[in-house]
Amino acid sequence: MHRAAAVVCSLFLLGCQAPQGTAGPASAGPLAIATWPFGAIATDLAWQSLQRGGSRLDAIETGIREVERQSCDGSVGLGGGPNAAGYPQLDSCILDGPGQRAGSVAGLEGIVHPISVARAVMEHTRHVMLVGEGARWFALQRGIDSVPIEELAAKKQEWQQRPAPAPQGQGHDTITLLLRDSDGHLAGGCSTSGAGGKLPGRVGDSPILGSGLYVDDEVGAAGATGVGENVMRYCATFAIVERMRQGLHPQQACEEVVHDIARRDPRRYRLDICFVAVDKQGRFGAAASNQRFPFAVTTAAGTQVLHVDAVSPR
Ligand code: SD4
Repeated sequence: MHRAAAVVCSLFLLGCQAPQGTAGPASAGPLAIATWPFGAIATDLAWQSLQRGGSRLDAIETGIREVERQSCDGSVGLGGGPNAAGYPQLDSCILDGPGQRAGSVAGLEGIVHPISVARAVMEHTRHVMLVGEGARWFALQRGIDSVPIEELAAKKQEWQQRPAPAPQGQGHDTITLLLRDSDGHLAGGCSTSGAGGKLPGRVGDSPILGSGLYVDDEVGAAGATGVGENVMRYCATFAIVERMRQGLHPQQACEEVVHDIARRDPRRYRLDICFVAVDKQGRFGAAASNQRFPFAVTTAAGTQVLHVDAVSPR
């Protein structure tokens, strides 16, 4: 039996003590939290961007672009796991709390920075989501870094030479980054190549608002990683935010949603899902269904990679 998700290494370095069973004390200043150890690249850059006077969206975009550029863990961005046809199709979204502004792209091919396309959809169209060829066309119109169409065919051959993708749920395929600024406003973004070996055209949870990412500026923000099908069937990040609205600490909210999904799902806890969350007060938490889940947090005290163990099945 797994020990209850509890955490947390080095919390004292963040300036306080975590109550038993919860992560994430309140942070008065800006706080960034992201999935997986490579999330530290994004939280660090996002935090620095805010310090330089950048907007929340600048911070989110800056942090995620670097993970996309590096294709961290061979997952995010064009270096990410190819689909069953041998090439990456990318999903991304961005949300800003004030005004509930959002942009999203799915099934994007040959574009280096899906997060920038998602932001451009939000800022330069009257739409929220673009997919496939339309999303690529829009990215090219905006001049967002792309692999030229004539190189795409050659690239696809190169991608097809790569080792077979890990089975679903085994890879760390998604950067999901949440941000709380010093005024308590919230934003988030995510970017992924999705599930390794997915069918062409498959869209996961990451670009779906309320599934892979949700932000409510009155309450908090939540993000997901893992098997998207097990997240999106339950609108999991929306559910986490709603639990925070009812007064739960982000840690409890993440854990309760894992338990609730496991209670209702035939897979029980074999879900391969992980969550991070932050509330308006700057408290944060994380939970995972059936694995140790490392995540990154940056505050004024620095950047830490923390972890939670899998929740204890009920
Ligand atoms: C998806 N949730 O497309 C993403 C993949 C992921 O760690 O996060 N893997 O299903």
